[in-house]
Amino acid sequence: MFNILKKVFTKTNNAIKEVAVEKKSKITQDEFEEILLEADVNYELIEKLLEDLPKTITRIQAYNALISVFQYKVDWKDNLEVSPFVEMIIGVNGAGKTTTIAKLARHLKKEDKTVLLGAADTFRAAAIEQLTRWAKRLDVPIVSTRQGHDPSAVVFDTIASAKAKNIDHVLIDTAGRLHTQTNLAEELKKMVRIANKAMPEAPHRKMLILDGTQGSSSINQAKIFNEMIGIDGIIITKLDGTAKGGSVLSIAHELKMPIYFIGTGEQPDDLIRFKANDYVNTILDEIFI
Ligand SMILES: Nc1nc2c(ncn2[C@@H]2O[C@H](COP(=O)(O)OP(=O)(O)O)[C@@H](O)[C@H]2O)c(=O)[nH]1
Ligand SMILES: [Mg+2]
Repeated sequence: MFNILKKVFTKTNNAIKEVAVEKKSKITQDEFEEILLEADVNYELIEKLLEDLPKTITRIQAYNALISVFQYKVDWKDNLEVSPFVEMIIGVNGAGKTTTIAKLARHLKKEDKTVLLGAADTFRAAAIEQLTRWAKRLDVPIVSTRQGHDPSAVVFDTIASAKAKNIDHVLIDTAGRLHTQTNLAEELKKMVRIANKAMPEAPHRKMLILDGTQGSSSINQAKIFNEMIGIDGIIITKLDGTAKGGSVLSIAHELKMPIYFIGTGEQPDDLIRFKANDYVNTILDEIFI
């Protein structure tokens, strides 16, 4: 993961390099602040980190500060013993839900799991078509309906079909039009309720997809979705090609939720498991000798 991360964060690292012109063994508080700002870490978090650091900072001290942002108690809901494991994919339009479903399907197939997709973003015909194309391309089955139909019916049918066919993992696409928030909240709540009718304890995980290029607005969205239906984990997309790689720190700090994967491109293989240790080290490698 480490080398891929370095490539993914090229732009963030270049931004850091503009400030940290040459690598050193110690840096000042001002330098550290400037570097973190350049990587788009949120200011309040930077201030908080600096409070506990000495005037000149070594790599170990910087490491301990940054890694502490990820050290919160979390409930990793990835108990895959249940079958089917029902996962709902949630987030605003354009965050990368449908693409991430394709990536997760590929990932699960590689682990020899059987997957069934549920096209429950029935609001736009294009959304159903997009997921259907991925299903064909990845050779995974899909349950879908026509545009405008009740998304909860798709949820029910997908889970029922997965049970009948002994499928390991269900991935349910959802709509994300946040501007009609009340409707969306009702719709998502109903989907959760119906999933639970189709299978007790389902959905087993509600995964929020956040656009890594959006900074603090994605954090506000996350809070809204969490209030609506409760979120169990996060995938941050579009970390390729952005200089805002530091947003991962802000997201972890503000939301204190498990970050499962990061999206690193538009293709099904462009998904990597998030490891805080590797992430922090890619940043520090640009600063310290
Ligand atoms: N570069 C990049 N593009 C992504 C990534 N994830 C999604 N996208 C693109 O973002 C756009 C919106 O994605 P989509 O899956 O349709 O979002 P949805 O509306 O949430 O379902 C598409 O053009 C995707 O190819 C990523 O990790 N990196
Ligand atoms: Mg979509």
